[in-house]
Amino acid sequence: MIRRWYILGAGAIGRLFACKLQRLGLDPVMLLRSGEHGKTGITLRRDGEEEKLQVDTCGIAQLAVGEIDGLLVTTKANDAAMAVTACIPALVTAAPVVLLHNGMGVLEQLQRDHPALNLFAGTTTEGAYRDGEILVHAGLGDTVFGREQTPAPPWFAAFVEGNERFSWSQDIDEALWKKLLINCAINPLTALHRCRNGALLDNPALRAEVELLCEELAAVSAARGNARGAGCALDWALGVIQRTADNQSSMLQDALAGRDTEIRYITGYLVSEAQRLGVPVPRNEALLRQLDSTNASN
Ligand code: KPL
Repeated sequence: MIRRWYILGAGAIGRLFACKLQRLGLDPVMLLRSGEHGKTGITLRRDGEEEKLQVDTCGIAQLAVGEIDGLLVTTKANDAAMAVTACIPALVTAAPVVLLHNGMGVLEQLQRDHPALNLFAGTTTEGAYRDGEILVHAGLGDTVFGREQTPAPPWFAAFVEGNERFSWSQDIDEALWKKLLINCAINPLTALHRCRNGALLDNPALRAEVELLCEELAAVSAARGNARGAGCALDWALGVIQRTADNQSSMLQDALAGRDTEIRYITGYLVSEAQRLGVPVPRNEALLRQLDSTNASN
């Protein structure tokens, strides 16, 4: 049994999960870059209805040794490894650390650098954004948590009790890979062309780009032994573009705000897998070069 879940990453998804865990009675604490123990009010808007919640907060530097026995990480992929590392002194031995971000590669990095961490991964299709002080829950989605070949641990039971659309997967890599392919097909093009997701269907030149990218994504999936990705990459991408036509992708939002994008953990991960498996992916490589060159951390 986890006493309290600590949430690392106070963006829209972090706040949304704080609300979900609060509703489940799991008494979450949102970790902030600085500050003392306190509370923050979250106004959650869904379908025109507003709900106000109070969630406990704590600055990372204020954490006591052994204070955290469950950590949910909702930062951007770029920040996740450093943010988790800063929390390590506060983690009890074997505390679950659950990574919930776009892209792949952070879990491997943390596993390599801190083999004692009890890491899990997750992926969500929830849609949320902040409109001033209001957290807008724009699209109801599903969230899958898991670890390869591992049945759901006891702490997960508390997540599924409240019908919050959580499920467990013993093949989480399959779910993460599927989301990665979708993000590879949509995010870089929308960031580069400064367009909403729907333009990738409406504009014939962009749609042709999506198709070419998906051919490469399918080839890497096949070489990786992922038959579903090999057969469905294009269908998955087109389906998500259609359902999220009015969305600005997360990468477009980052690019417009002048923030580093997650390109290294999305297309960058795909390209490194392609290189490992000897599959040529020139279109994805070109997008990686173009978008990575605008990241400030270069
Ligand atoms: O996950 C997304 C993102 O923007 O990062 C998609 C599914 C592409 C929706 O915009």
